[in-house]
Amino acid sequence: MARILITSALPYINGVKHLGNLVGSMLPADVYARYMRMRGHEVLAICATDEHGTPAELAALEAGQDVADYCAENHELQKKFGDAFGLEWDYFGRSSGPENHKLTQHFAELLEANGLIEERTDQQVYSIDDARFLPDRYIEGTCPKCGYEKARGDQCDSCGSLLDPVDLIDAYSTVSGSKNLEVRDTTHLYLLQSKMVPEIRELVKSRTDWSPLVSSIANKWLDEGLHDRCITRDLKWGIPVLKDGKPRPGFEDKVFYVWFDAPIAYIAATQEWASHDGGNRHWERWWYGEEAKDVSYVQFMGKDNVPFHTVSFPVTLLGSHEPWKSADKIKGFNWLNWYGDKFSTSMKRGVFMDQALDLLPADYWRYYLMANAPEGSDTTFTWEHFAGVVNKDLADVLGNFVNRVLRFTSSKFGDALPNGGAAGPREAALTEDLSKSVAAYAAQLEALEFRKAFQELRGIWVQCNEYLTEAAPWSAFKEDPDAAAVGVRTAINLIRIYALLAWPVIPETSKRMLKALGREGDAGHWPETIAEELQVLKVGDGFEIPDVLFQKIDDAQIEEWTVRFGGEASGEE
Ligand code: B3M
Ligand code: ZN
Repeated sequence: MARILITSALPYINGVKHLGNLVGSMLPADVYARYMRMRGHEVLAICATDEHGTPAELAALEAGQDVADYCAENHELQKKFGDAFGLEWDYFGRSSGPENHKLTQHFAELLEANGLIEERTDQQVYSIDDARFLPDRYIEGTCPKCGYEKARGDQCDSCGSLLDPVDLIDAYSTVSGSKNLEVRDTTHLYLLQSKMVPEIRELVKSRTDWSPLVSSIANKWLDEGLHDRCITRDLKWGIPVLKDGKPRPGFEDKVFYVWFDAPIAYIAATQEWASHDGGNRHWERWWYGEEAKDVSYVQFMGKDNVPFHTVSFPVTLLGSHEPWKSADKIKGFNWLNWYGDKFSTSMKRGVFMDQALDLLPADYWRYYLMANAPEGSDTTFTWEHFAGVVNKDLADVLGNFVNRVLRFTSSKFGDALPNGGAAGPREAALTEDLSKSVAAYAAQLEALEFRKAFQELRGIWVQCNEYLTEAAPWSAFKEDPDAAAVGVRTAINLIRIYALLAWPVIPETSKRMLKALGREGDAGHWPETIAEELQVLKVGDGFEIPDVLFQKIDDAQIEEWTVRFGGEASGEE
């Protein structure tokens, strides 16, 4: 039994997340956590809302709320939708909590003591019309590297380059649109990442389990040369900057940069978790020193978050000279696009978690998103594609099998597994094939290859449909009721195995299937030995016929949703 620490990139606080956010971090983390728990490992799955920074301040302003209230409310909302999507976190914390304040200040103090932080007076863009310094994200302009016209001050979404706002050509304030900007002096803390290049290179080289996308982004970043990074901002909302435990002179109106404190919140959220059970939980076991050495730490995130996790956060951890755990595996995702364009929170383009659940239960989305996860490249959501996958994989291949088998058994034999006959060569062949495919499915989940994993799962459903077609209990029933009895007993046991295998991805459906078989208690159990698992339900064991597991999506719905959600690229950002 291993100990596995799982974190997913922290959803930003400014409103409900879209399906692209979900598939790029929280959902695969949940699937992996469920799978690893099934295999008997000790899992700790941690997430939190990422609550600092200008977008939070501005979202609160727009909502007419105090920023602390806004964050508290939106944290609860995100927790609620996460729960509704079946995200089984051990803890869903907050980056604005007292633990993160303390820990962030602790890291800053150590980094400064170790010569990795210094004050620099620098020039920053000040918006005269907005009467404020503009944080990176609130300046846009043309990317000096690729010419993309809507590059943000910190990063170009088109070519991925990390930028400094002053590099942008034709910059404007996204607060007001004003180009009336000037550069003013301001003093900030800088994290001297350039001093840590050898350590970070060594780390990247040693981490053979980071996915190829992740390692290539990390190397690209290192090859371009690591720049020192400004880790404070001219803002009120955030973690105060201290010196010797008191407000740092000259930094009274500044706080730490959100990307400095957000990854630290993985640890702080674990501390929050630990504080909740009367001292029986120990966060150090997961994060710190000797006792955390054998933990396998796995991170999930979209590709835009990769540089911060492969370089910046490791600089914080290693630069502290304290024995903190850094990620053993990092799974990065490409984009899920909306009709070839980006999902966009600010443009409200795409489907958001709350809306998705208004349309259909979570499992429809969970399966679709994971089976089509943007792993090798960006992928595109369309209603037609979504409906095609749901109708075929979930309704036809899975759902139909379950209902057909149980209905037929009920009509011919009654609502229990029938007596008669004995398993023969066909069942032996099925056992052998299924054992192999289950092992392949497990191996892909283990390897964090989700598309391949769910192709395997679907392959298993197809395989068992084929078994049923060959066994054909409906035609065998008249001449050879014993053969038909063997066929349906096997098929009903297959339903149970389906349910078990599907638990990581469609847990609600898995439970419904098990409930129909009177085996709810088996949820989360892994079918280790298929020969045995095919014998668990025995002659005389009862069942119920569940309601249709998955409703097909029809053309009228596709049309309605296309109109409602504007299922076409708008061409704007
Ligand atoms: N909040 C994701 C984003 O908003 C960011 C992740 C932080 S992980 C420490 O792009
Ligand atoms: Zn660019």
